[in-house]
Amino acid sequence: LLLSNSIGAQEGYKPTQENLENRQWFQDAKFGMFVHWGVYSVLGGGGDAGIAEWIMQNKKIPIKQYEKLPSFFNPVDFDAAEWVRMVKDAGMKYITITTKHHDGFAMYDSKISDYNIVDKTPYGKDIIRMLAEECRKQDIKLFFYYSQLDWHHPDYYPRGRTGQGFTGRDESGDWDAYLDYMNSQLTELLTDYGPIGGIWFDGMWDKKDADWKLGTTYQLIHKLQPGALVGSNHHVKPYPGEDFQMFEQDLPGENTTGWQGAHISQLPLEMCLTINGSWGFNLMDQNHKSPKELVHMLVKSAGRNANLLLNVGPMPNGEIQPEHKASLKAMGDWIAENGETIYGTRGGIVAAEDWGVSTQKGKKLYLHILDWDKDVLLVQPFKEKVQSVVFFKDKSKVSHRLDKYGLLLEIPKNKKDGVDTIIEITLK
Ligand code: FHN
Repeated sequence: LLLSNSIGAQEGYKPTQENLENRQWFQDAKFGMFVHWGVYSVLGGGGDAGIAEWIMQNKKIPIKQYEKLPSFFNPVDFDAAEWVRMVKDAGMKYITITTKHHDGFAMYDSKISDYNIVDKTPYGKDIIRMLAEECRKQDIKLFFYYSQLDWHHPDYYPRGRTGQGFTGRDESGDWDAYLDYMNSQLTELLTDYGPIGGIWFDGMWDKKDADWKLGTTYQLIHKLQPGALVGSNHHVKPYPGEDFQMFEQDLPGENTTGWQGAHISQLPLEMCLTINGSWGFNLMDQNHKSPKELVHMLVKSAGRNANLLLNVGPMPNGEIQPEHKASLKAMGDWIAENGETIYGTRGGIVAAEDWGVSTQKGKKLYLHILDWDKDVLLVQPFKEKVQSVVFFKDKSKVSHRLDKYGLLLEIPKNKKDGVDTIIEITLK
């Protein structure tokens, strides 16, 4: 309650035409790559499969010690062109990258703080700029993740739920000065890197009772780049001024993590997901989801009207770990064949069930049968009339019957696909 009272957000916000068009683009795009990259990657989780970008907090590393990390960060093998090519080959349409995570370290050439990649690392180059340029060349949109929570800045005070006791900071600070700092960094990001897809906020949940003056920040962003989409991973219902809603490690409405209510807004939706269990690079975490599981998450997201933002945590040398490259390649292979049933679609008229989901584009309705081993499937009734029912893969006819009990489909064994049996229905 406190959160919504003190925030205000951007009351009366009216998105521009450009913003609305970008929302459409976003919903059509369906698939993006999330990148969690920072100096913490050097530690690779410190031998603990459950730790990555949170290592400063979880291992209680004081600021003075953590500040030594950037001098070990030298990603000489970073190749923006290769990253973007990999993204395209995976069938992804955009990238969302951490410009500053909770550790407060800027991965771009910030002028208002020298705690950044150019001033503090031997690498000395602005990876965000290189990526932005490459994305523009290869027609991929770039979004900036920005952590509002900051374990490093002295004015991030009073401390939130995290960052207490170990950082070595003075127990004082000027909250408004912190907000100014944050808005200045956002201004840099929104003026020095060309048109960007949007800002992906995270970390407000750390201080639920603070006055974040969101209205000021959102207004600033919408003024600098009216087309840029604003979203915030605050795990509650969107505030005025936000252009999309995200769900972390969770399909919209499922709330399996208990972090977010089941509330689903009318805004474009996005679900973010790790390939293993870690956002940042972790040496020990071998718990990689299989390509089939990943494809299922993409399809299930699409069926629930949401994008999938699939995460990689690049290694300290600048490369994406081989297991994750392989996963992206496998997704790309699948989407090359089946992308028509995903891109540009919205959740279909048949609601998600245990067997799978539906996606739809105009008169084309696609049933994605993900988990069903019987030879007949009864799909819940819908009122639209059906013109034809075929297997998407080879366009052969599907024996079916449509009556008041629903649409009964025959799916012979030899037509089953081990990943996703797609039925293409043309509606009248
Ligand atoms: O604490 C972060 C975490 O490190 C990561 O960035 C994820 C991505 O959605 N969000 C936060 C937790 O909600």
